[in-house]
Amino acid sequence: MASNPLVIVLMGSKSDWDVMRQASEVLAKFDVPHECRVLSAHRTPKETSEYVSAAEGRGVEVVIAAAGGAAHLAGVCAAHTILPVLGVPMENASLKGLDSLLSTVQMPAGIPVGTLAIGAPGARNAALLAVAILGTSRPELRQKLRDFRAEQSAKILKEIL
Ligand code: RP5
Repeated sequence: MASNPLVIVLMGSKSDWDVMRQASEVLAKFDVPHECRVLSAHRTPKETSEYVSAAEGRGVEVVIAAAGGAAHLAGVCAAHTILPVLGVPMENASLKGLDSLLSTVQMPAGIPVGTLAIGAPGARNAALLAVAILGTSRPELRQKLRDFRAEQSAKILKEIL
């Protein structure tokens, strides 16, 4: 955990961590200081609003928020900060995450949440998008993203069936 995080990764429950650790792993790969926390929009509403409201003042530049079911965490975060908020809908047993996707993505106009895919792909892409956002003012991060894309392409091109 970084003492001066640029990205915070929030999740509504510890049960989301198995998936959201992948966002943390991607951020670590890019050497992006970040902080991961469990905070719930409905179970800890006061602490969530206080934590997110203070984020900008701590130097945070991107918020990643993951939740499942009636997933309002990302929207609540967005209501408390002008930092970009990236929402990751969590998969679940009952509706496979379709409920999480719709409740995260369908923000009414005025308070945006950039919503990623359901589950692990969304977790990884939220981190990559956070790196891209930070990269707009950090050439070294843009270069790392270019290197990552090149490695990814090279890996695909080497596949032998
Ligand atoms: C949401 O409810 C969490 O984000 C989690 O995805 C889901 C289930 O939480 P638990 O009942 O496992 O704590 O708030």
